[in-house]
Amino acid sequence: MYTQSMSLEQQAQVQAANADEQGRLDAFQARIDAGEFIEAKDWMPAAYRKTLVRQISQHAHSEIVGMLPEGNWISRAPTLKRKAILLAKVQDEGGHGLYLYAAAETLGVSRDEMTEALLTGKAKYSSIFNYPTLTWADVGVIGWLVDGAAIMNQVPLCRCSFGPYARAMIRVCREESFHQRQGYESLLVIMQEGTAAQKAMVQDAVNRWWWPSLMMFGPPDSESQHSDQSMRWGIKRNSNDELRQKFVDACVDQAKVLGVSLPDPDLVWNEARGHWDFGAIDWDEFWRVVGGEGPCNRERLATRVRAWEEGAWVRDAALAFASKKHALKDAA
Ligand code: FAQ
Repeated sequence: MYTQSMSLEQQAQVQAANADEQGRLDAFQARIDAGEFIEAKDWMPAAYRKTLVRQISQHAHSEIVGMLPEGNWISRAPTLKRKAILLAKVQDEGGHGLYLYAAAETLGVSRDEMTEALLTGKAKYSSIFNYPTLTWADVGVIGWLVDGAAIMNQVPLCRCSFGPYARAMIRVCREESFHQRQGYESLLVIMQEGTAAQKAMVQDAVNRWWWPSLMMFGPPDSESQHSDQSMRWGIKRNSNDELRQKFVDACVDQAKVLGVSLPDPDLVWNEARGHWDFGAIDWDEFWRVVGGEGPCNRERLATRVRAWEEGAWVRDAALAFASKKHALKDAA
């Protein structure tokens, strides 16, 4: 054995180092259990850092790619008011991506590394943004269901143990809440004042977005590889299935008020559980979309790559301006 070739003194040093490491891990976990925030400069286990970089960068990419499905409708919004609201919403999503990239950068990963991971297809982003927006009603339904699911998942992240992520999420959630309401309100107007064809357009959009929205919460708890450790570290506060159930419970009444049906024949109130039971989710479809084979994966990635390439002159100009400013300052 390796230790047999060590001197007694060396063995004692290894044991002391292991005890030291265990002490640090215990102290770290004790801080989390006491509800303290971990800040960027604090000591943290490498695996905690890695998990956060993974989750926060995926979240940032989702916000950036998430601008595309609705961005598709900015030039075709039915009124000036709806166009102004949609422009502001899509811009907000871009802003969320930027806060989140900044939060991930505090963990030592660079913005360039994260961008490269997205553009080369190495990084994940939310499955939901790989579905097409076929009609104007899709914009309202994204606000209602997709932003609604995002809020359900993200409000607990305001209490995430990593301070920079938790603080970014407070602002993100306030804005997502406005997004959800504007979507719901736009659907209400169509359902109360629209023609039969317009109402049918809303129902069709609900039928297409319902199941993908439930998939946003991630795989079932039994298959979620990161949930247990992330919950021990206070990164996630609720499991994927818990949040999915809360979302279904909230949507049933909202759908009734809107006058739409949810496309699930197995949706029934379960008195014993105090929750709505719902039908089986098509997890094969979920994994196909996550694996790059959804209806719009290639188009979304190609659009981001094109935007990056076409934006090269802006980055070059900004860098040239910054170096000119530094040179002038140095010369003064
Ligand atoms: N899509 O072990 P778990 C928004 C992956 S923002 C794609 O359960 P975890 C705003 C997961 O990464 C929406 N991949 O993972 C908006 C992992 O793979 P990995 C995004 C998914 O991290 C609205 C593997 O499966 N929100 O909507 C998905 O504990 C409207 C195993 O899964 C966030 O990112 C999925 N749906 O839990 C913008 C919130 N689900 O990394 C525009 C923060 C799972 O090992 C318009 N993130 N995977 O390769 C989270 O809360 C968590 O990361 C979960 C997944 C809950 C998404």
